[in-house]
Amino acid sequence: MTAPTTAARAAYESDGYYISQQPVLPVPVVAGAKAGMDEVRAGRYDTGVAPQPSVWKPGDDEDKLCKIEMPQVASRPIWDLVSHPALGEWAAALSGAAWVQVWWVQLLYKPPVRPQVSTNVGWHQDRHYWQVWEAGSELFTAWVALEEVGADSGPMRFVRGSHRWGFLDQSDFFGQDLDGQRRGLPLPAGASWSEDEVLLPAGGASFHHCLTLHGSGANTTGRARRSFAIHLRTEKSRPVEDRRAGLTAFIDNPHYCPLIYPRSV
Ligand SMILES: O=C(O)CCC(=O)C(=O)O
Repeated sequence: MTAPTTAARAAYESDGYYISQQPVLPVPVVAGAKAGMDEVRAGRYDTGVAPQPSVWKPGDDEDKLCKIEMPQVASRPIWDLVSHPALGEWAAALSGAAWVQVWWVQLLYKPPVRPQVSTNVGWHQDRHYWQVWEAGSELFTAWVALEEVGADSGPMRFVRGSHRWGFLDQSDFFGQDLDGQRRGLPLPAGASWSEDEVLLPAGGASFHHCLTLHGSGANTTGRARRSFAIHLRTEKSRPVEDRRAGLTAFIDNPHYCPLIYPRSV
């Protein structure tokens, strides 16, 4: 596994994302979390605790995009991945933060494309969905691949430098027509659109700023694309009016929201 470098931090700051070419997490941790994902998708929770209410529920259509909220509370091997110190090291190195906490997690399972079923993720800025945080809060995401993500897996696509375009107030995670959506985005004058595909090895991770535009297309590989979106915050973040509700409901609970840098003991 590689260590974060100052060049990685410079790339993160200038592009609004960083894509690790090398695995960030050890093979056994990734393999455990992959099995854990399949358990949680089947509705089996080794901790006895269910995830938070989610759009996709066990028993739902296997061909649909599956997004399950807070799976780390339902599965010990998923917890081990989400709270792994290597993620904390990377997140702290890229952001320069004094501390980093996981505040929300999403299990993402993109099945192979089928006729009549589309599993694209529309262009969006995560900040659009995170109004529970004060303006200017330092929020970003580690997206961890549980298997290799190639160009035909429906990889995420980041728009380079879009974190400097401000809050666009026009996001649609479930939008399917990425080209049409893109045409309607209110980009600032002079903005130039350049996309990067997030191609990763198993155990690889990308990190993106909460204003970075991203989406993803069809998975044509014939096998599922499994990942976790691990949403992170630093000491430069605060819930609106310091409220604990909705997406901030669990931030004081270390059994839901681990501090990953420095490590809690
Ligand atoms: O998995 C995808 O294609 C999109 C994930 C995403 O939007 C995110 O991690 O913020």
